[in-house]
Amino acid sequence: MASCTICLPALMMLVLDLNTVESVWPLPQKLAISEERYPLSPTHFNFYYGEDQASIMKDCSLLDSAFTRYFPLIFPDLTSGNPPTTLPAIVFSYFINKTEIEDFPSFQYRGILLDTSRHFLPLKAILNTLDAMAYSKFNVFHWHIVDDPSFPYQSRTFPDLSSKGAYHPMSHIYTQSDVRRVLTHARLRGIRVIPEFDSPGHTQSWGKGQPNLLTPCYKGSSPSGTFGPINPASALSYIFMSQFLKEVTSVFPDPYFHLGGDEVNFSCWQSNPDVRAFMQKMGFGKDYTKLESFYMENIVNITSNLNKTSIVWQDVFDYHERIPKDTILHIWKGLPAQYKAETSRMTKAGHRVLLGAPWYINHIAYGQDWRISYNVQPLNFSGTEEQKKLVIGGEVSMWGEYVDATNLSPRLWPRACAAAERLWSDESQTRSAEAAFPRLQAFRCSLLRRGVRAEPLSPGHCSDEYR
Ligand code: CP6
Repeated sequence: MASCTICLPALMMLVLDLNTVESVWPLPQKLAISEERYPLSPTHFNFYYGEDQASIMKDCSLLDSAFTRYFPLIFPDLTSGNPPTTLPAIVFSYFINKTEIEDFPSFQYRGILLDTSRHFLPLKAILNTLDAMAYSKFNVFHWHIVDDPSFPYQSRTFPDLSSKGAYHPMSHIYTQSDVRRVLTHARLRGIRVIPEFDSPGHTQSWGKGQPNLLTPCYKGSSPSGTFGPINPASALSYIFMSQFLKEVTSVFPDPYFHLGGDEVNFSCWQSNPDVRAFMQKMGFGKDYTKLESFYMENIVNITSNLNKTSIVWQDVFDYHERIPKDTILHIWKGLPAQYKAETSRMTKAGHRVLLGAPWYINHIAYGQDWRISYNVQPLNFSGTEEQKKLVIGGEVSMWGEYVDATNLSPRLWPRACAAAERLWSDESQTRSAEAAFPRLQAFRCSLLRRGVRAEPLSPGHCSDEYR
């Protein structure tokens, strides 16, 4: 081998392809790579079901399709269709070190949020993101599908929501068949899809196709022509939400459903005489957080009657500590000191918590900002062991104000990988970003080879980028 690597640098590079110690990411819980090195013949290579996995795992179509996908990833040059013609046939000699891996995730929820309202993301961009997610073991796609600017979800029950509320009624929508493609693509990669239909705020686009849903804002004694959050004082709102949630909870099969509930602006509610009268009738005084709680409580109940467990943004807990105990709270606000205190309070109240605040990676900083994400310690808050068990994981958010299909991939990758390792790997083995750096660089090169447009981490090059 040694003489070959000297005369044929490209050959060495192929050997390195399988020298996975360099690029394995996230770090497995137990990884033992021996010095023993063996040639690996693609024609004799096979995946096998483990002996101990019993009969339920045999003929699992999900694993079988994964085996088919992974073969060309393991032997890229064999299957790319254009082997390097200047090299002798020996380039197909792959080598692998004898390696033992035992693995499992530290946190069960490892999510990525994509926002398809601020900018429409073509189906292809979503499917490519799911591919890349699987490579670093993310297992939840949080689909923030609609918001103020546009409503791209094509509803069966309320088609006007997208025909009037999407950026374009035909090209910038997700049809039922698009949604099914996302669900299938995700399922085959071990990824759950949790949709978010955020309300009562962030719903401007809903108003275009659903009259009498949003609160008419008033200027003095007459309507100003603008609209606020969903009208919590009108029975029609709850009738609509029941019908709409009935549809979407059946379209998305995951048992969890994200209801939003963040950033509700009270000024429009305050201006509206009907809302003020309702406040009076309900005995809420001037406290609009009570009105917001009333709305969310109804929506959470509707959702639980549809046999789904709700996830809500932290605002709902901040205003209303009595929400059902099985509701998962999603922390998005604040500096470390604040989100740690919040995690303590929420888990003390018995809620499961999802950590989003430290991983807003749509925010970019000059330099290696992945290190900030890497150094997060999800369990470093004051609380009992029982409380710590309630932190189910975390989520990387890619809000879409400044992101569309042109920059989604390089902004996500490899930066999101830092959170992937934090959520998967054993904390005591992955404390040092410095130690992780060369491995992440190598993993980024693997992502490039697999067709993910991942941005560079520092000056340098991938060993195979000139081919
Ligand atoms: N959109 C929605 C957003 C945000 C939230 N909800 C958001 C606000 C501030 C920051 C990041 C995201 N763009 N619907 C809050 C969860 Cl810093």
